[in-house]
Amino acid sequence: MKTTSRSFSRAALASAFLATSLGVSLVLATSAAGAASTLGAAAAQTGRYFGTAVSAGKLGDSTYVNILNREFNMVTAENEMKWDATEPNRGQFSYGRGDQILNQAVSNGKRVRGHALLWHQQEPGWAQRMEGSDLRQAMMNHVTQVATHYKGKIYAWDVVNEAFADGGSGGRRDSNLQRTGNDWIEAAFRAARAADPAAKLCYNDYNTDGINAKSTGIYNMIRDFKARGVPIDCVGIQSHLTNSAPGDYQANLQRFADLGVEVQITELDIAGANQANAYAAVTRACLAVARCAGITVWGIRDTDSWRTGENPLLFDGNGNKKAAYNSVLDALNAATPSTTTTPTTPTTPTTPTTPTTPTTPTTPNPGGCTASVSLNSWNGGFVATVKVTAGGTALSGWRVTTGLPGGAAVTNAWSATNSGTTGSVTWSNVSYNGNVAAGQSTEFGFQGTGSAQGMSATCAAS
Ligand code: G2I
Repeated sequence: MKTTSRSFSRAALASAFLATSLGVSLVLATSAAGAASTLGAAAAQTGRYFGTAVSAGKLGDSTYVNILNREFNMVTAENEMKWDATEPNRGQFSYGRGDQILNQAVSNGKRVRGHALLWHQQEPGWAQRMEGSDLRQAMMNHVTQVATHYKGKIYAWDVVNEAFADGGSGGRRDSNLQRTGNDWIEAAFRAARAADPAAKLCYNDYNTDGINAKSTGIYNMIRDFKARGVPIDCVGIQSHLTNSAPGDYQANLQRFADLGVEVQITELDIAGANQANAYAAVTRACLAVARCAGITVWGIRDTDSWRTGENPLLFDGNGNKKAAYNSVLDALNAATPSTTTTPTTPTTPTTPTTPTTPTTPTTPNPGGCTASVSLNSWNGGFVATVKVTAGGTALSGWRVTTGLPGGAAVTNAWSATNSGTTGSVTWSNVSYNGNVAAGQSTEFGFQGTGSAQGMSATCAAS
């Protein structure tokens, strides 16, 4: 697979060179899916991400950072974007450690999940002492301020975390947040959407791994939100497990997906002797659910875990890969190129297309930019990575127009904002990747359904 993909990259490069010299770039490279050697790359072949929780205090630890950069393409701040960290005093915001994690991730090509805007734990002391309408106002201000600070940079926010009670009630947990009125969750989602329309908005919780009273309570809330137009895009199933996932784990993911929300496994860690098998089962369950967008493990090495002494992660304390790591990687690789649905008839593997050269060059624009596309396709879907390269002058903003073939539609994008999802789609830089020095490049990407073979891409400075 490596060889195949490299040879396609070379072909793509040659084509890019030709296209660049004509002032417009239109390059297609399709990787034939095969065994990838890292979690992130293997997940990406299925159109998914593989992430980890990151702690800012460990970003100076080279073993930690090496694994982070090698294996993961999604990052969640383990504590640094929580309320106590970001607003230690009322109205005084502190983003230093959250920004550190975000910048490390983005500069290494990773996306970021925001965690968490409102949670009854890790409230700053001043908020813990509040109630009622004063607290409600502080909560909404917090959501607005933090989501605005990170606007355009977050793939998905855990807008509300752990608001449902454990046990059989299926109802809300008591907290000062809940006591401000039952509508606090939808108010938070509306405030988050207004502040950052590009971020997916998730409800995140634990002990929701199987079909039980708690997960059903959440399911009913999301169904109600969808029916009433409350903005919600995803559900986070934390998945702090021991020995195994419940037998109905996949069925539970599927029922949430069937509500029309993305499903994300947000804090996976598994203790116990059956760890490797259980990790593989969770991975396969996500792969079997088309709307399961990705998996995040809650830390890198066992010694990084909040579950001290339980060794629930994929790397040991020395940073060595454990059996559980291999079982996850194998499960991801076994799934490619097409696993989101179980085909009833054998499918023909996707054949890589020959990179095409531009047929209708547009006017050369030496001060502008070029865009080249590399496509990873499977039956019924694709991930496109678009490289934007500045010409002879630095860019302070760019716009790429992609021409999608009929039947193809964008479902999800990162590091750019789009207008439209089918046909001619225009992509604009986000705040952190508009400036590109002369001759340098930046990347954005998107996922879609249908086939993108033959897609064109043109770039203009803006
Ligand atoms: O509790 C496990 C997770 C459950 N779901 C939500 C997650 O946000 C939560 O993460 C954990 C972190 O992994 C811990 O690192 O949340 C804990 C707080 O409830 C975090 O622990 C805290 C300690 O309680 C603090 O004493 C410490 O100052 O971590 C802080 C930073 O190291």
